[in-house]
Amino acid sequence: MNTCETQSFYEQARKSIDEALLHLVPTFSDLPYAPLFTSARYALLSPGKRLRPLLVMATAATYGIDLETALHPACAIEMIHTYSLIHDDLPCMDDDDTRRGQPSLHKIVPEWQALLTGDYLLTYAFEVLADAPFLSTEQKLDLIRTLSNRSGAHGMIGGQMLDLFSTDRNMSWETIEQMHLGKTAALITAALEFGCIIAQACDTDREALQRTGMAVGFAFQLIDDLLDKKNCMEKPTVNAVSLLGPEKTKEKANSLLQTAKESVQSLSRDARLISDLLDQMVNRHM
Ligand code: GRG
Repeated sequence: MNTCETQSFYEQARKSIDEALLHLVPTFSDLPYAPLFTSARYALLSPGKRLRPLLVMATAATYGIDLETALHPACAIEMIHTYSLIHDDLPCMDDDDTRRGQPSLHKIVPEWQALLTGDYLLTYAFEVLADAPFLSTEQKLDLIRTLSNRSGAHGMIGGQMLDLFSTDRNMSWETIEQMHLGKTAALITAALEFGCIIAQACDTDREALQRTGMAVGFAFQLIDDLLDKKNCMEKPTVNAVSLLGPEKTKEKANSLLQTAKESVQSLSRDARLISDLLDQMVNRHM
């Protein structure tokens, strides 16, 4: 696959994801609780990078699976990601007024409505997986188990716990690593595993992609820390940048990217589609 084909794959995939999200979350304008769906569409369709659903589709495509088959599981991951952003922005968590270049959801609707919108997307994601077309019961069960595990207590939620604790106490490098692996890398890993489940890839490839996800997810979060002026300057905490300094943080992110790409190169397929996306994730602002 050449650069032009890769670009065209990602354009087409992004378009399909946005269309499918609108289709999966209709306006239900005749329902008395229709504002729930207006809120969900506002948050879901705001201009995000769609990295996680693109990882699902790129991984599935690496094994010759068409976009259509991977589409609903890809949307389910984006729903979980969006719920986490809505909740993270709330005043009781990170208290952010803007998200994706526009007002955070709780700035345009009451806080309770933003909270419920996150809850809706979280629960609905699992319904989308249970109903995903073209997949066997075993595949759907594996998707559900993988997503609940990676986004749960020992993944994203545990990482977020560590992050919120960090406002009260200093952190060691080991804790920072654990926090980033949970908060950010776990869901990114789930996206790569989703591609494997959909394509029925062998266990060796799935394990290689788990290593890829953890490494690139950690690198992605280190870059985010470098760019996050608010966290660095306002939060009275030790973080990756304050422990290592900006140069060493960049070096660490690059070395993690190399680890991630080496795992991808060990796959039984030509994985240029995945590799290109990993580069974009880490080199976005370096
Ligand atoms: C509330 C359970 C719970 C978890 C929140 C995702 C998260 C955990 C917090 C958001 C804050 C943050 C900096 C998380 C790290 C992951 C990250 C860099 C999220 C942003 O991901 P992008 O850049 O976002 O892919 P877009 O908007 O492009 O989708």
